[in-house]
Amino acid sequence: MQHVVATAGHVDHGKSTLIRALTGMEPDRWEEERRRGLTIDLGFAWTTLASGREVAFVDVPGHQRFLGNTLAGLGPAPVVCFVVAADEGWQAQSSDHRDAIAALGIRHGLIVITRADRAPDRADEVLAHARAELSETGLRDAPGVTVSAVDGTGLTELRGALDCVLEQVPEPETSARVRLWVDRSFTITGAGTVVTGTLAAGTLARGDRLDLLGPERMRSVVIRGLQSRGEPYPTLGPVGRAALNLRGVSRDVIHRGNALITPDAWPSTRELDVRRTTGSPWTDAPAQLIVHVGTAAVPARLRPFDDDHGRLTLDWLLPLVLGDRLVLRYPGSSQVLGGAQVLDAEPPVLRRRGDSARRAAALAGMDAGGDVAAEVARRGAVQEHHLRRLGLLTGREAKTPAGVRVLDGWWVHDATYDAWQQRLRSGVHDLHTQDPLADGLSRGAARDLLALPDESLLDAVARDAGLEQGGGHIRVAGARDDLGRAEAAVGELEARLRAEPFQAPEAYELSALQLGARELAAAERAGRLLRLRDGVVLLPTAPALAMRDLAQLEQPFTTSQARQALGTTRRVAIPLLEHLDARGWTRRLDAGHREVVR
Ligand SMILES: Nc1nc2c(ncn2[C@@H]2O[C@H](COP(=O)(O)OP(=O)(O)OP(=O)(O)O)[C@@H](O)[C@H]2O)c(=O)[nH]1
Ligand SMILES: [Mg+2]
Repeated sequence: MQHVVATAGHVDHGKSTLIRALTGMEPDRWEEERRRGLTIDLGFAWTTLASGREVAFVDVPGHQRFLGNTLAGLGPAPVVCFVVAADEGWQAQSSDHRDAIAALGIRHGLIVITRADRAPDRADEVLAHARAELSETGLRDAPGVTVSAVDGTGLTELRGALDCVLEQVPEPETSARVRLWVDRSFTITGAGTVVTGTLAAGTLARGDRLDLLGPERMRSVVIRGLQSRGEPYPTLGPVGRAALNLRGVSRDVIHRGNALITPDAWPSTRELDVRRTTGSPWTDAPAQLIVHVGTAAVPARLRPFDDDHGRLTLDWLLPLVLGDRLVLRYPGSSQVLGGAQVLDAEPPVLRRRGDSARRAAALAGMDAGGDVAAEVARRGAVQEHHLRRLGLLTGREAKTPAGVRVLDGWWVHDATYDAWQQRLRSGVHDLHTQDPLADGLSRGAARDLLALPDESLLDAVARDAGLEQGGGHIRVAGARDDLGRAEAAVGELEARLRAEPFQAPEAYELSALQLGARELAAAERAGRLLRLRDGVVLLPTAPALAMRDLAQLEQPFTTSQARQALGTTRRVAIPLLEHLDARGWTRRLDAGHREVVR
């Protein structure tokens, strides 16, 4: 595991000089930056601490014009080195960066008072001031160190303090889904497209396929090669800086703010319900703002529901989940408006009057960790996989919450399940009352009736509703045995056929008995009659009886011999023999001969 530490602090306060002193590397990559003595874009450098801990730095610009770049550096960083110059003290961008850190919920870091050689007497006072300013952020208890990069004072203490801070950082999850926010993309001759980013969780391996999500459509890419700190690796675990050589994407379509994500493991969302975490109440918030998350900066519309809750509509899709921290910024300004946390990455559509007030109340009652039972209740049924994607399930839950049942990968709320059962029961019963001879409700019709999200749920619902299933239909239990008005006629026909098993009734006889196709089909389903080709109706026992007689014949036998043995006509004998062939009980040898299969 490496550590990744971002710098923060007002322009010219000595961030890059400090990184240079700590690593011996040049964080200002551009000639223009070095000429102007000003960081414009993110810089990268690394070192190994006395403990052996490896630490990579992301050096951010302090100038307010480059706040977007600063936020891209701070966004994915788990740890911050907050710099204030002893001779200048706390300044405007110190406040902006403080607000960004508060919004991002960064909890690990240290405060470094730089340029101490220029104002040795002021260092303590500036540190105390910085502490007070940071008291509402996650850096409230961060250790403070005073240094001078020019004469080297305090640098050993700083390395020691950094080691202590990094020791406290929780272990990242190596098996988590990957979401790597791209902070740089470039081409290397011979290698092609390379992107870099901070791997916060999960593991990358050569050959892995990832989805690239940006303002344009999602595309699939493959990791051709991996590097960290300039060295190649077959796999890279978190936390660490990672450079990925990608196949399947040209440099022009991949930019800072894009995300490389584990396929199918993240939702991509444009609408988010969020809670204000820092900054002023949202009553006067601008409708248009910029949302910063990871390395992305996306224009968005904010629709406040109340002072603390609202809906963000992003200009393009981002892979965001419950609990993600966002920095909100006024467009065209270098000011941070405040922070927000995602409460729902797939919020419900609001249509009716009063919906937004109801939504505000629901959001106010929500936990930032999410309430999976409430989500299942709201949706009725949702796939477990999707709950995991949204961040509502971590996979470490001990059991499913009360009021939720798990069916075939679906989480279904009890109320929804009860409603499905009732609706199915009454649908099937209504149909049976209208038409007792019908074979019940088809599965497709049942799925539509219940608006079931997946037909696989139907079996359980039908069973629990006390209904019977078979042949693609759901019916009232025992309905197949109930022939209703046709019962008497079928009984009469059965009696006749028991006496003369191969004397199939003629069409006029069936119509005299009022046994039409529907009645006969129902009797067949009930196992009372057997229908053969050309309107031949026999008892289901007829084939077995026929076999007894046919087995007595000299083999092979002709159709005519069979007809005589059974004492019937060609009208009955031919469909019956074909039925026996189909069952594999007899075999047809040629146009005129068959034999019994033994
Ligand atoms: N005397 C003295 N000067 C320093 C020290 N650290 C930085 N400086 C000077 O302060 C100026 C700004 O330093 P940088 O390291 O570029 O400051 P920065 O915070 O990276 O500035 P931006 O990236 O533009 O925000 C340079 O002229 C440095 O030489 C220090 O410890 N002592
Ligand atoms: Mg700099």
